[in-house]
Amino acid sequence: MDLDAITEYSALHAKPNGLVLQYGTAGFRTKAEHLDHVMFRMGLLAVLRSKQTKSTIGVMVTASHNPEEDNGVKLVDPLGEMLAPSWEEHATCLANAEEQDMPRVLMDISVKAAVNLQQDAFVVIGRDTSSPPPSAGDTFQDPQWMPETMDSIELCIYHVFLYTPSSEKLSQSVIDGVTVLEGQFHDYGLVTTPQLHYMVCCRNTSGRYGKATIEGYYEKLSRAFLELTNQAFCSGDDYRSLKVDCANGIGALKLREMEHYISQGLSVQLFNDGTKGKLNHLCGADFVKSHQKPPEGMEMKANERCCSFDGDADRIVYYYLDVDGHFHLIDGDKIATLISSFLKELLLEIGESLNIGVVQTAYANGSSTRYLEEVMKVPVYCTKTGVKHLHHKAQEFDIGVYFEANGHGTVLFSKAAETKIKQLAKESEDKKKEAAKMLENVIDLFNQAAGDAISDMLVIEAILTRKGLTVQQWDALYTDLPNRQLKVKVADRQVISTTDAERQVVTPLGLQEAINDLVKTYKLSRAFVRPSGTEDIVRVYAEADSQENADSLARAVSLAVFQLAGGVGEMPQPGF
Ligand code: NG1
Ligand code: ZN
Repeated sequence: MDLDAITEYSALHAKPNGLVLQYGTAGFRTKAEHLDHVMFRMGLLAVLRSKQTKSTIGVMVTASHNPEEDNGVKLVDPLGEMLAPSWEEHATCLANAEEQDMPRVLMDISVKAAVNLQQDAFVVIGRDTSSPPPSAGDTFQDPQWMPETMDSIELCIYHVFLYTPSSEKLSQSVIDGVTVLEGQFHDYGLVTTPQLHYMVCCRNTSGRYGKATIEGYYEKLSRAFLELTNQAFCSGDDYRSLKVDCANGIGALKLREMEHYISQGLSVQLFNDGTKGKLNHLCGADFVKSHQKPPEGMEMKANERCCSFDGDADRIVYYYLDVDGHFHLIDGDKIATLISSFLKELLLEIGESLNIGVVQTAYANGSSTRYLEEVMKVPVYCTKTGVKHLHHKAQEFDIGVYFEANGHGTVLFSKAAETKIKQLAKESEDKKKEAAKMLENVIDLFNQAAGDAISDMLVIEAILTRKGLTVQQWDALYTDLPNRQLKVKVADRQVISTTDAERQVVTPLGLQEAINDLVKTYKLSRAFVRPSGTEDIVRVYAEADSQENADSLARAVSLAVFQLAGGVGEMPQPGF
């Protein structure tokens, strides 16, 4: 390790004094202007991780569903999964080391993790979007790459060719970190987070998972999708078109690129495609789920099937307006239900005793859990929030279906299940063979490396087409219990600790008792609180027999949090 070179380069990506960040639920996230040193250091760390695992490691520069002034970075482990927890700690230490200590901390990590520094390293890099897109008439400081002011035509050109300068700069800082440690790299440029996870997985399985190119991704998914839908009996126009809100994020660019690969089976109409409007602002899956209303900028007619991606295209929710203009949300829980019922039917047809499990978090609507367990007889498990926990649990089953209520999820197939299914698709006959072949395509269509809005969308569309289900029929599987999520600001959210997959509070003392007492006063009720891993707030969730009661319970619990956990600012009002 050339410590002099590291020190010299690091000075070009100097850490602002005193800035402390945490590798949270999904990497580092903060204002883009505070991230340069983090990017450089994550380039360094990715090289160490690559040497240690003797595998390709991914670095994704992404703001996820956060506002566009934010950006972030996360590392992708060898099989396309999230970074191992022990390395999250290394990441936090390295990002927070003051400038003069950084080379020593880097050395310490390589000793602690027993990294062989002589080993080769390979890192793949991707980015989606972030810095505020300019408006017509904006002025720019850097005439090398941008005219001083832009008219609307130049603005269009900017959007198409340059997209986001800040994320490009940030990924250059990652590259600086990789090269100073003499790692090799490939820069995929603009890709969705799940696409980068896919690339990492392909590269570390010698192409068995797929070709590690963007075309490879489109070809693999579209082939599986078209085979699934081609076999469908009902293929009326109703099933052929879908409106997609892309949250003004990378999903629009990528879905446009993919459109012609899938056009025989599905025509997509894109909204909030980034040509105007801000990333994740009044649109996208997070907005639709938390406000339980349609995104701005989408024209919806009664009973039309619509969906929203989030800004980095790893979440998806569906929805429609009924003839009375009422909005109906179909969230991650209902997506998991549709998928698991389809998979269960296919398993029955192939006659194999492969086990299937559904993994949820405490945010899953109580009705969904009841439906899965009592009607579908599928075992359901609850983990802490954050896909890495769900992913981990889902790996315990032959077929593990996991979704967060917010629409982030996928399905994992064990190696044994995959081998069995492949064998049946070759050897068995008639209906059994057909079902096995369908399962083979389902395996290919899911991005098993990470939740992926594009892949999930195609799975859902294929299932609806095959089963001849309308969006209303899907929605009618069960009725969601009315629910409400609120945020409470406290001085230090870490004073709240939880247990039982975040469903019970341990500290501060007395808070759980207060919640229990409040919950008792409503019917079909449930409530829990937990500190957010991505925002400086405490999240409150409540459900009850009516929206009014869910709202009022959520308010009452917020008030208890405010009083017992050091609330700051305005006190939440009891009731609505
Ligand atoms: P936090 O801020 O820890 O609640 C949010 C989502 C998670 C997950 C992460 C990462 C909710 C309630 N929480 O985490 O499910 O998606 O962001 O993006 O939706
Ligand atoms: Zn996301």
